[in-house]
Amino acid sequence: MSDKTSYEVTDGIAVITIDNPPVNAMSAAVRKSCWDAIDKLAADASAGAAVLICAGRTFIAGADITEFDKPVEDPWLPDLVEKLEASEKLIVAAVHGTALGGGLETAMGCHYRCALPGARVGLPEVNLGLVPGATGTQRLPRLAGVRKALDIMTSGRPIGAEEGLEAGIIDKLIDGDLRAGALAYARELLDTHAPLKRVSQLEVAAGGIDDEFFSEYLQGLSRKARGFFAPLQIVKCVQAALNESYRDALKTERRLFDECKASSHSQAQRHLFFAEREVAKIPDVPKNTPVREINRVAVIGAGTMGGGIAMNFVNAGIPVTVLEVDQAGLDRGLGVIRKNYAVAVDKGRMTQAQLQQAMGMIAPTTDYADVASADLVVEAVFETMQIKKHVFTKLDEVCKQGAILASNTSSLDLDEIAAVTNRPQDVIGLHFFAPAKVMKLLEIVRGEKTAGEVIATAMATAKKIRKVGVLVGVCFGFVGNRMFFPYIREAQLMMLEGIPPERVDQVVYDWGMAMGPHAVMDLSGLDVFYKLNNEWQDRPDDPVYCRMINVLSEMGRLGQKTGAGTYRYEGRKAVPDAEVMEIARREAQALGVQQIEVSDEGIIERLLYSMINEGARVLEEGIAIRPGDIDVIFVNGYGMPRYRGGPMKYADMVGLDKVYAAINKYRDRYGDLWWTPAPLLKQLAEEGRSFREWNENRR
Ligand code: 3H9
Repeated sequence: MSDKTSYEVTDGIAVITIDNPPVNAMSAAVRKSCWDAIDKLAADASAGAAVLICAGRTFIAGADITEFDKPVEDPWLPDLVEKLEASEKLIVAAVHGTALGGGLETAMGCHYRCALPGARVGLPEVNLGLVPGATGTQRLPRLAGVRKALDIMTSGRPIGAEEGLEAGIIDKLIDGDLRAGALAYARELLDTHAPLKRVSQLEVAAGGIDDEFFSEYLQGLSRKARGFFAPLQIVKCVQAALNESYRDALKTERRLFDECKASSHSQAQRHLFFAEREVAKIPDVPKNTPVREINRVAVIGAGTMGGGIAMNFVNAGIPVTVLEVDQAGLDRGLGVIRKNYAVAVDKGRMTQAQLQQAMGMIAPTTDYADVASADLVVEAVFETMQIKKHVFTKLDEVCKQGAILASNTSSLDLDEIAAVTNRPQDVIGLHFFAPAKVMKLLEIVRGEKTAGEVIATAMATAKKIRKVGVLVGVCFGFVGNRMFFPYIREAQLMMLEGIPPERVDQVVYDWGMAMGPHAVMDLSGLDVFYKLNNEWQDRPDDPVYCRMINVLSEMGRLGQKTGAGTYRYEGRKAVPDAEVMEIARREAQALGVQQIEVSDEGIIERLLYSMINEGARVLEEGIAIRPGDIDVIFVNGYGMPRYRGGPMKYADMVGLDKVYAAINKYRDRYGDLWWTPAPLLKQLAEEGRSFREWNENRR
């Protein structure tokens, strides 16, 4: 045994304790030491049974994900689970914290499972693009039934111990001290000669489960998990549990696990698992940086964005003062917030009393003096520099010392905004994404003078309001929008080239994006893009650039909100509009844009590679800290599917040499203006390296 697992005997019962901080992941060293402990138990005449328990904050949180790219070291987790089950001495798993993935599989290898009431259990492998691969797909249906097992495995969502007890996954809840309770439980099982319950020997209850059930289940998944590979493989494993012997079904599980592990989906999703954790690490803002307390927030502007932002804080239990220039605007804004909460009540997600409580936490005002005591002020007014400067001048006058002054600008120069105050160190960008109450992303914009303490507080606040905070630097559009503009630009040019928007949107949707670029523009409002383009001061002079946005906006076709934009709307249904393509044809003629044929692959290349090229510049300039940060931005704020891993991971998986070659091809066709390869991309492609390798080697 090693220091990863300890073994001691108390009153005839062995306590096997796994201790592998922070989350007791089942690394090779843990597996080996656990294996030895089981051997020791078998040979130990002083122990008649064992409790398997973990030190630290949680039971085993799964296999060690960092080992998945390396060759497997013996003993393999499935073999360890089988060894636990085969023990002739009774073994009880004692669960606290979370028993996830390989952790729950280990627990299901034990003969009985007890847990603290606050514990959670689950098989979240699907979130890593995997099927559970250590006998979990065969054990869970035997304990919890087919339907429940499928729901747990395809959603990846852990369930509470009480629900686990009801489902038959947990045998007993322990109040108080887990170790003492588990020892008493093991003693009771021994004394009552309880049988060694070997889960693999249980029957899978097949009542009510037939082919029709599975085809309906798959249909449901095709909506809920569109495009994902692993959920479908999980269903196959469960079908094997019903139709094959346990041994044969294990072979199926192993084959599908290996297939999933090697897939691009799993590579992408595992990358995101670590990227989403790494994003919180800011090299020059150490973990112990003090954070300021945020007990009261003020939001300036009660428009759609301001209202959504206010709701985020209220939902996290932080009272908010909402300021508007006039009473009418304030009433309108609060009316929208109330309506949003009312929808939640209608859907049964909150009670009427909770609605009242939430509204009670919002203090409306038209007087700047009322925001003086706020710890954090978020400005969410029009995206115009002049107005922003006016607001920040006012805030600088009234806000208390130490208050954080944040702008929700999506593109403007934060340093220019901060410069109108006498406290640029307290100014930061908090760029929420629409709809602010739904989208997980929060771009946190660091100005030239923003203090480390203010950054640390913003990161902590993002977590508190359940957003994924990503720190970015100042440039036009920051990371997300700056990289999204080339994508929009290419979609716009394709219209002039005679490629119908509905085709582009369909190809992009099939690639996995939540919506195509044209549908996104119509939803946000073409006027939003029109204004943004005009705010972009050093935009290269190109009459073709986003031409259709300008033409349609000037015609009053602003998108869904005016019933017509790039599409025509029948209710909320987008209908292709021949008139728009006619306008595009005329514009193309006037501008000398050639009509072209393009493959689906060509559409994806132009949209994605233009974005990736900009991403390489963003990295070179240090606007994003790591390639993974960019990926986190795109999957949490722009509807990019997790199984693509984000633009930079996608580029790595395609191969930077291929991306670079394609960019050169488009440069030859369209010229230097937009398609000059970023120097970093060129360098990495020529060296045969990836963004990931570049990131790792500069540490
Ligand atoms: C599996 O089990 C496959 C098997 O079916 C078959 C095998 C053959 N491995 O999230 P946190 C790190 S697949 C390695 O910030 P929290 C994490 O990166 C696995 N490392 O804490 C972080 O590192 P750092 C199925 C892991 O309290 C640190 O631990 N299991 C693993 O917010 C703290 O993590 C899962 O998918 C791991 N398995 O949340 C569960 N897990 O400090 C994955 C965590 O350097 N884990 N780390 O940034 C979780 O969901 C959360 O970590 C958990 C704790 C809820 C446990």
